[in-house]
Amino acid sequence: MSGYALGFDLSTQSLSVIVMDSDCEVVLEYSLNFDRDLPHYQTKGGAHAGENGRFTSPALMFVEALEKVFEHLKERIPLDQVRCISGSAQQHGSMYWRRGAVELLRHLNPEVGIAQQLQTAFSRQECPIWMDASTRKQCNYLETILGGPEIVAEKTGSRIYPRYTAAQIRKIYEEEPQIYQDTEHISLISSGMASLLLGEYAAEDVADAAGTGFFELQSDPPKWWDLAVEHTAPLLKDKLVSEPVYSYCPLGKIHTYFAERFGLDRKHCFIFPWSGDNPNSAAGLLLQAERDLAVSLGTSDTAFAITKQIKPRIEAHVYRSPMKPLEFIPLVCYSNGSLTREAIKDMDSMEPRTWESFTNSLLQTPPGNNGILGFYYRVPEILPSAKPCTPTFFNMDMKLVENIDYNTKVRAIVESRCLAIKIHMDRFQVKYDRVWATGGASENEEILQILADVLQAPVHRVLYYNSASLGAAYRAWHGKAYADNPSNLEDFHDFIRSKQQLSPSNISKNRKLVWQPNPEASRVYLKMFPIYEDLEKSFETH
Ligand code: ADP
Ligand code: XUL
Repeated sequence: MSGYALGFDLSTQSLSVIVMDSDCEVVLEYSLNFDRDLPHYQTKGGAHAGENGRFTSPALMFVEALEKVFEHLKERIPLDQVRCISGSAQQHGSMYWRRGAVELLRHLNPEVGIAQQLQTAFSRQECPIWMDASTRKQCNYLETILGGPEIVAEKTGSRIYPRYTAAQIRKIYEEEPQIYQDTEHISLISSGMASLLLGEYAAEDVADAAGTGFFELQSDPPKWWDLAVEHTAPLLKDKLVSEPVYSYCPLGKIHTYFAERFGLDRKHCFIFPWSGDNPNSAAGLLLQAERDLAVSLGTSDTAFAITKQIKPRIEAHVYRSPMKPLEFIPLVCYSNGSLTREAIKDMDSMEPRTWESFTNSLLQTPPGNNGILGFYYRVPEILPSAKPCTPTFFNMDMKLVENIDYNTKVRAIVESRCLAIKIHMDRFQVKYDRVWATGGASENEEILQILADVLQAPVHRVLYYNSASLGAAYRAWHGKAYADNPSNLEDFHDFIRSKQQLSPSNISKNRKLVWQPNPEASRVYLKMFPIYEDLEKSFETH
């Protein structure tokens, strides 16, 4: 094989892309930031905050971002050499296509910008996104009618959380019935982006389908859970693709719009299903079952692993792996990730502070923070399910403490998140002996040391912290090999390792540095786990 793969990542704050050659080496990276580069959508951190925990992003902003990225790439790489494209998107979010939109999509005119032509394509201009916490009522309704949270978790891998697509669709059906009626198709943000590239409504891949609340987690071949689809909203089945597909299945070739406007090769460029950012990160990090734990410190913080067998739990999530048909991803997710750390960094200051000053605070405080723990939920938190609160600090006697200094506050927020990850992941009884740190905040070495000490395992920092787009490009090449020879589905890890000519002793090309746990610090944290756990319970709202 020769040519290039494109791996996209549409995250909360940006659309990034990597260009990967046929040896699976990255040759170019580019990132477009929504707030900075598309200011006319007036987003903050890529989103619009509404009332009662509503968070949305404009569908047209995603469309325009895709076009802008192609404009950038066109000047830098021979796009006619691109052989396969896949992508990642923030999970759970949904796009609402108006009646007749598929015709608009099919007949795009390459002489005119895509966002201009799709202005009327969406029945709802704003896509509910993963940060949304406004659907508690719909979650309760769906869980009750489907037999209770345990049954829903058993069947789908998770109870229905407010950000889950099922609850979002139900809310729109209940509160905006006309919009629901005017909608001919609902995609996840991932499959919506693939649809743009394809010129047809694209199927969901198994991994992202598992974040809807109406997918049968263990189904093979993949299928929606019809009972949940029926209860989510009337006639929903007609508004979805028939069933999700495995992540390596070719969806078709690139839309003539992109071929003619940007010079892609219509005959030779395959589109593969887009997936969720966390499942794609698992692929980008080449996570191995019962061996690796990934910690992604992006807009959301997540921790996840790969397992062959799984027992879902009601306080966390299980998705499907996009790498191997019947492997699973147990995952915990925190909505107060990087933007909350940023707010702590800039606290009580007229000007934003640098990350160096944040890091200095970590350096000037000891492991264990002299017994001070911190909780700060700037936006509604997922785990624990908690309402927003101002920064709140406690000592080891579980007493509220006030008037503590800036450095102590910084360490308290970082340590508390690391403690949470350890406690919550241990509940899954997932085995791991190494940790992979990824996402924007993995730039911060002091955070990685704390993570190593709390998790009591070496933490590896990766070369490309955008592992979601890396995983999308790996998946595109893996899918392309399958499309070329459908009688032979190669093992995902073996395929990438052979492309990169990795020797058995080299665990990854994408490893930069390792932080080893310090046993003395780990001992300090052991004492803090039960206290953190009890304090966390006091923030839980249901
Ligand atoms: P997304 O989840 O939207 O893809 P990224 O993984 O790109 O987000 O992470 C972006 C975030 O990384 C920024 O919002 C910023 O808060 C955080 N970040 C960047 N550098 C540092 C640093 N040195 N220390 C801590 N956080 C950082
Ligand atoms: C995972 C989740 C978030 C988003 C962020 O369940 O909601 O990590 O995928 O992009």
